[in-house]
Amino acid sequence: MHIDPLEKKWVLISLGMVSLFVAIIMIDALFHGVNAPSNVETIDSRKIHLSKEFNEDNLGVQVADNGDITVRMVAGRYAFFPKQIILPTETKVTFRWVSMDVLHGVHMPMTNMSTMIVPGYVAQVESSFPRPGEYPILCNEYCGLGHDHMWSKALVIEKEEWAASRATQNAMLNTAIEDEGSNNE
Ligand SMILES: [Cu+2]
Repeated sequence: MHIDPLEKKWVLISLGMVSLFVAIIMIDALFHGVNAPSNVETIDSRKIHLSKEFNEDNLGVQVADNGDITVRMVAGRYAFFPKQIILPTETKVTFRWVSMDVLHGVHMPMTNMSTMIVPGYVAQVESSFPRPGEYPILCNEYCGLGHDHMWSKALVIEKEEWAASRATQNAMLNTAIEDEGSNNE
C-alpha cells in the first residue's frame, strides 16, 4: 500500500500527540493523584435519609472544629435540599452531593462547582467564591418533566459577616438548648 510521505509524517505526528496526552494523564493520575472531580465513594440511594452523614439534620453547611466547611446536599426530583445555603467568600468549601432517585447534575454558573450526581455514589467537589452574591444551583442533567424547576440558591456573603452570623446562630441555638434544659428541671 502506498502512503504519501507527507501523510505518513502527519500520521506519526498525530500518533505522537495522542501518546503524549495519554502519558500526561497517566503520570498525573498515578504519581500526582490528579483524578476526575469525584471520589469513588458509594452510598445506598434508597437509605440516604437513614444514613448518618446525609440525614436531614446534617444537610446544609457544617463547620468542623478545625474550621473546615462542608456542604452536604441531597438532589431529588425536583430540587436540591436544603433549598438555600449561606456561604462565606474566599474560603475553601467542600461540597458533598448525593441523589435520592435518578441521575442529576449540579452546576453553579460562573464557578467551578459542576459535577454529575450519580445515584449510589457521593460526588465531592471543592470550590471557593471570591465574590459575594447570589448564585443559583442548577440541575444540568435532564431528570424528568420538572427538570426546569430543579434549582436551589447559594447566598455568598463576606466572610467576616458570615462568621458573625454563624456566631449569633450558635448562640441562639445554645440558649434554646439551655431553655429546654431548665424547663425540664
Ligand atoms: Cu435534575
